[in-house]
Formats: sequence, C-alpha cells, structure tokens
Amino acid sequence: PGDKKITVVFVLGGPGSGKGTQCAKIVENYGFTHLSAGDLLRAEIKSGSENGTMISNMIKEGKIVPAEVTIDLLKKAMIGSGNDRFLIDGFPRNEENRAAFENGTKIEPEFILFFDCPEEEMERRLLSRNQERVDDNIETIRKRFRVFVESSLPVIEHYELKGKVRKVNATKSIEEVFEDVKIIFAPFHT
Ligand code: UP5
Ligand code: MG
Repeated sequence: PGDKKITVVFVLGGPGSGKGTQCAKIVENYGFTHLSAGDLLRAEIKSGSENGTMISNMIKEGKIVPAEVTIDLLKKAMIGSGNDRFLIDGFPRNEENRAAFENGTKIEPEFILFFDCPEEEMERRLLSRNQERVDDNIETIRKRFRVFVESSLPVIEHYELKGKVRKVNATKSIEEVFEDVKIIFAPFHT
C-alpha cells in the first residue's frame, strides 16, 4: 500500500552488443538509473565479500551466477539509488534469473530493450576492448556466446510472446543505434 510505481526496463543482448554503451546514453536523457548486473558482480568481487571467489570463478568461465546473489545486489542498488526508473543491464540471463526476480520483487518489466548483433561483430568489439576484463579472451568469449544462445535467448523469447521486446539492430555505429533507442524511450523524456 502506498508503493509508488517502479519502472524497470531489462536491457539484453549478447556479450559486446553495446548494452553498457547505450545505457550510459539513455541515462543522460531519460531519468533512469543504470544498473549493470555484471558491474555489480565485479564490484562484489573487489569488495572482498564471501561470495567473491565463487562469482569470480563463474565470470572467468562465462557461467551465470545463482539468481539470489545477483538479485540481492540489484535490490540493494535499487533502494540505494532513491530513483524509481531503472535500466537493468545484462539481467535476467536465464529462466531461473527471470522467475526469481519476478517472484521475489513482484516487478514486471515495462519492456525489454534487445540489442541484436551478430557474433562476428561482438567478438571484434570484445577483443578490441581494453578494460582488463578477465572474460575478454577468446576462450571465455566463445563460452559467453554459447551461454547467451542456450540460456539467455529463451528469456528474450519468453518476453517476445508477451509482446514486450523492443529489438534494435546493434550492428550500426553507436550514434546510429542510439537514434533507434531514442524512438523507443521518447515517452520517458524528462
Ligand atoms: N561498442 C559498443 N557499441 C558499439 C557500436 N555500435 N559500434 C562499435 N563498437 C561499439 O560494448 C563493448 C565494446 O564495444 C566496447 O568497447 C564499446 O566501446 C564497443 P559494451 O557497451 O561494453 O557492450 P556490452 O553489451 O555491455 O558488453 P559486455 O561485455 O558488458 O556484455 P556481457 O553481457 O558479456 O557482460 P556482463 O558484464 O553483463 O556480464 C559478465 C559476466 O557476469 C557474465 O558472463 C556472467 O558470468 C556474469 N553475470 C551473471 O552471472 N549474472 C548476471 O545477471 C550478469 C552477469
Ligand atoms: Mg556491459
């Protein structure tokens, strides 16, 4: 009772499809708080928490961390932000993530922003990225692609059936992709 409405957009797409890059641009114009699940997990490793070693091993293998761990971090970040509009980037990555988030928070996403990009292009971007990610080597990148196809695409299909997926061609330049994103976010302009 008295709860104000919380707006959540899940930002999904393969590794290197440009989720983080586009979220940073959305934040500038549309009053959202950007929460990258991957960034929250990497911060948890750095903080020296008891889950750190487990998370670190999962990320090096491109595997998906248990839902409760990620959701706990997301919930804390949502509360800490003081905002009521969120871009949740890189989550949910599998059906377990999706079901646990929906059951645990009772939040239904407004829509899913899906960056569609071929693997060759994503691979090129990840291999030329220079930010010391332990998972940006060719062996781990291949594993991340496989997990995306096997576990994450079914989540996108789930929301497709509900008419909630807004698909964007992510192959173009950063500015061109953002032109398409802007159309989708027009109703949220601040
Ligand atoms: N770039 C971006 N857009 C471009 C464009 N249009 N043209 C040319 N270049 C472009 O972009 C990647 C690179 O491409 C950058 O150098 C950028 O400049 C350039 P970025 O915006 O970083 O893409 P993004 O989709 O965010 O790629 P990222 O590597 O972050 O995606 P992942 O989904 O692989 O990574 P994430 O951090 O979400 O997850 C990492 C790992 O954490 C997972 O593999 C998993 O092990 C774990 N994890 C979980 O277990 N659970 C979760 O819920 C989340 C993560
Ligand atoms: Mg990212």
